[in-house]
Amino acid sequence: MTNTFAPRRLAMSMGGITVALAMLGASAQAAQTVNLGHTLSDTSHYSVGADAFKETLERLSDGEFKVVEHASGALGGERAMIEGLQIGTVDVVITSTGPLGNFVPETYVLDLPFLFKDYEQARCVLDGDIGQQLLDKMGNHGLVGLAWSENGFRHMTNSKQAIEAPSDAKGLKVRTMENKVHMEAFKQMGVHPTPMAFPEVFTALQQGTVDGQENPITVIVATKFWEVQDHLSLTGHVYSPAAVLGSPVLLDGLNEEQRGWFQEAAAASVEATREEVSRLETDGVALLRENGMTVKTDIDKAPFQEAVKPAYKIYTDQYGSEMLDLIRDSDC
Ligand code: EAX
Repeated sequence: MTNTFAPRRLAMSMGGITVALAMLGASAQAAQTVNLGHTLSDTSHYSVGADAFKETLERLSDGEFKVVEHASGALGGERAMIEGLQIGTVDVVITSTGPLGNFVPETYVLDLPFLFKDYEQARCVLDGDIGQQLLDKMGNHGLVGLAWSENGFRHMTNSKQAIEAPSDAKGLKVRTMENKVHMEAFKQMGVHPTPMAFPEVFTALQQGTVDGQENPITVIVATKFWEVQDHLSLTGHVYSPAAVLGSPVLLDGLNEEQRGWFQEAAAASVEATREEVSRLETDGVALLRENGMTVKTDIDKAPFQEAVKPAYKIYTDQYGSEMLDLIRDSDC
């Protein structure tokens, strides 16, 4: 009896295995890998945002998309990653606007120093019509603008001396982003701007190739810049947005529902990132002091604002004042 039934049981269980394998094969084929890159460490506000993106996209798509996060510039600096989006070697990037104006000149307006007075105003402008217009422009330059996220207000650090007025910064060699609006503003301040991709900055500071750099508290914390910089001045000279960008090579091939999942994932990423930026605005300075940085918090911004003023004229001479006026006249 046993012998009679054994082959049948074996056949049945093998059938089950075949079905299971076939299902596994189908879902393995359907799961599409989404490579997401950014330049900051895996403890940074960008990683908090990347985690939220991954969790949301994988949940909404029920596993149809699988997000692989590449932090710490593993896929290159921000300029290289944006180029990667255009040709489809990277799928999603969280980037500052540092090199973005080289691709989408309309975004340069956001890089003007002292444009936004606080987080509330910046977030309001970027979440409204103006922000959407700028995201839409990315479509003309081989990119998909998914959402405006956040890096934070930028402050100056250096290894030479405490900066309280623009005259203290005069003659310093400061790494800037590869952004001509930022570079012009620093030139006006008497600083020698040295543009450089972010993954090279820590070593450049360590080796003394440059004296200083400027970044939000978020980035200074995530990169442990206290190891190579003694002085921080809360100059807040420019708000630094981040953009969540997608590759048209991937996104143009998706249906409306799938595209919607990417939008929702980007929105979740922004929310999580902004929360982390706000948290570090409150807790970050104490942490930097604990790690040995001297922090000047009570900076009079007026002389800095005055020093960088000519950068506005240089900008409007080249790009007009339409976007700038829109931002200035907005209800935010
Ligand atoms: O986007 O290059 C920079 O200084 C940026 O703030 C950094 O890569 C995060």
